[in-house]
Amino acid sequence: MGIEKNGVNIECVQGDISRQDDVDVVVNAANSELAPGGGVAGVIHRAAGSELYEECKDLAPIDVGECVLTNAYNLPNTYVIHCLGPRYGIDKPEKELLSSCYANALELADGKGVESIAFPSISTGAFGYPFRDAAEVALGTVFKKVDNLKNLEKIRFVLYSQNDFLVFKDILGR
Ligand code: AR6
Repeated sequence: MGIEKNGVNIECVQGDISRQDDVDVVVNAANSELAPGGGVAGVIHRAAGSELYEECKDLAPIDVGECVLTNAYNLPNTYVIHCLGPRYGIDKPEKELLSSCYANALELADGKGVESIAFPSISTGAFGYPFRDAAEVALGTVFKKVDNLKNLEKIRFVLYSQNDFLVFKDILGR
């Protein structure tokens, strides 16, 4: 499922963020220490190998809403962008902080000159952000940012469950 805006393809798929072999950048739903953890951070670090955490150690800690870029090692991508999303009910204002994650990641990737990026749904697992609200923030931010991108041509959301995919599909179809 996808749409085009300003020459940029915005799409959503059901799948695993660590298996997106046709995109330049994958985004990690990181913790502040950029360490391997559960959920997305777990699969990304496992698939990339231990060199990823070695590079991450020098860049940590990061703030909520902040993003940093590393190599992707054994992942089938060129870079990983690690974003720290807000913990729902704790880090406020959560909507602005979640939006910053997407906006900052898009700027960072676009500045590197890459053409494609894949996002998971940041903050909606361990960090407890209600899924539909987070999806509205994610897609709303991407829609605003696409008008200012120079290099990115494809922005993909990778949703783990079918329900989550259907929520993105519904919002994207409006
Ligand atoms: N591919 C795509 N999406 C996934 C995958 C996958 N392989 N696995 C889970 N999801 P989370 P957060 C979905 O918890 O809420 C970690 O322990 C999942 O269903 O990974 O930002 C870190 O170390 C959910 O919708 O990220 C941090 O401490 C979404 O990805 C903390 O969790 C995000 O879930 C970050 O929490």
